[in-house]
Amino acid sequence: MRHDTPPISSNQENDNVFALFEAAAAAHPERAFLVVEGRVLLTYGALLSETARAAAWLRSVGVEPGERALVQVHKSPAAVVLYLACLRAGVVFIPLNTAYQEGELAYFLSDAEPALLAASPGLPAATVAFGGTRAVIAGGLEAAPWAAVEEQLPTVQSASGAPAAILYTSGTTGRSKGAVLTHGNLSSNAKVLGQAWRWRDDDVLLHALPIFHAHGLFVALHCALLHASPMLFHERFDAAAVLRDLPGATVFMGVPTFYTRLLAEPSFGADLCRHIRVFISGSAPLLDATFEEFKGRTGHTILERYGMTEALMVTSNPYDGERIAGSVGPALPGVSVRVVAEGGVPAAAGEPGVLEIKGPNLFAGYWRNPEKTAQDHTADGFFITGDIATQDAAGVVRIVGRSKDLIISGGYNVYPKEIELAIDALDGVVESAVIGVPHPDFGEAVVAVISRAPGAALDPKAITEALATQLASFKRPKKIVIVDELPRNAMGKVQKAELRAVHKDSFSVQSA
Ligand code: MCA
Ligand code: AMP
Repeated sequence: MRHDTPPISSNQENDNVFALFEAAAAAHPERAFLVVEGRVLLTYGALLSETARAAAWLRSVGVEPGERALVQVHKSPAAVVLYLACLRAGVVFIPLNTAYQEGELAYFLSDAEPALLAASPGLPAATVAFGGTRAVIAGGLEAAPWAAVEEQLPTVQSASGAPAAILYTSGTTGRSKGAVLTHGNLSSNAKVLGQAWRWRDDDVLLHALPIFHAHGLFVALHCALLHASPMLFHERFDAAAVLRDLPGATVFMGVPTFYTRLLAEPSFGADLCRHIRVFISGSAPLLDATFEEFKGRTGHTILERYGMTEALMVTSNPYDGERIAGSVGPALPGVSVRVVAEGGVPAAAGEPGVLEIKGPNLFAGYWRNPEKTAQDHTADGFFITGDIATQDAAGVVRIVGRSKDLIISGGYNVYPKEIELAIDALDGVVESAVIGVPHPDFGEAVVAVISRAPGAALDPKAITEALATQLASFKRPKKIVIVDELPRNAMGKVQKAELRAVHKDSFSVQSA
């Protein structure tokens, strides 16, 4: 028989981030947690018992605290439960983008050395070679591997500095590295955001973000869990479905592409947003034009914030004060930010420089990579973000560029070097330069400029096909240009700025 009363961790001092969620859920067991198309799939009470049983299952298949679970699963109620069960069991959760191909996965497997690989049927993780325990997460809770488990595992005791999750990101350069986020990082950021965004007891979150990145997994999910708020749960962003659920929500979070896609819907307007308290945007720059058009159509001023995988949320426009288009607001309480100009000196107000950050939100380092961890921190413990910013006298930050070679497309990061290496390995290619150019839907789109070997006949379509088996779809170039030679400066360095200028109109609104 199943125990309906879940075991609550007895120690109030537990720094496991789940202990915070557990306290909120235990205070409101009758409240809806996951709501799909008007149906309550889990209450907060059921969430406690479901995650306790899933945690017991993790232990029963031999996954011990501190070991890692590598997870490539579609967004579903079972995926959310699996994440929370890992927290409860002290297992380090490592989510992967569902778009990753087998070759990309092989690297994560060897680097993370997981004890468990969780996969949705049909995704590369379901078939990639793996010697450990593999679990199939089909989506519905009835089919979850813990569906028949009766034992419930109480939340394990975790120190604030214990790893809770590892999120792969290419950081400022190069190959993907695992950013190790601790229970303390997750707790402090969730609490700060709840206060900064004035989370209310009657809030309802519309959740349409993927849950393999910090935005959907931590920022959105944790705000709801910390306050035992219902979540209108969408398995992916679909503008029509969002419009249907919007009148029942009070908070919406998205990347800028979500907002431009909502604005493209003729029926989207103030009436559908009548109960919304706040729209929050992040992960990529929100264009002033989107900010203004949104205000005109809905009467709502989008609240833009800034963050990154390694530091969770760093700055936020104010909930009560003026939200300024093109700015990401001042540092969140407890977080320090500074702008450093060339030569390592503090930038004057309004002067651009590299943004550096420090605080309880800052990750513990890159997984098994102390050299890169040291390289990306200053001697006094600030993390060097690779974002170029200005800060005014009032502390308001604007992100004005990037010193890292990074493209952000629809909120997903694409590292040009990774794409260039894949292209350069193809027959007939001398070298390639991958750049980001403006795109009306994705904000930036990936363009590859490729120089061919003398006499080689390169076909963009064949190149796209060759890349399809190696790279996730969002990383593949949306346009390929074949040239005889790439532009270089006197030092022989490829001039990406020149290429960006030449190709900046590749995706005008008309041609998109
Ligand atoms: C899908 N495609 C993309 C993208 N998404 N191409 C470029 N960039 C993308 N972001 C590809 C598809 O594979 C497909 O390719 C084609 O574009 C059309 O797909 P479509 O159906 O339009 O895409 P979709 O399924 O609607 O997805 C678009 C999306 C999605 C809803 C904007 O990308 C998304 O949910 N983005 C959110 C990302 C996010 O959560 N980032 C947070 C990172 P083909 O036709 O070739 O198959 S966390 C972070 O950045 C920090 C911490 C922070 O500050 O938040
Ligand atoms: P990720 O590595 O996926 O966590 O992406 C983090 C990067 O996204 C940051 O370093 C910024 O370059 C970018 N980013 C996040 N939020 C914003 C924002 N509001 N405005 C501009 N860039 C942003």
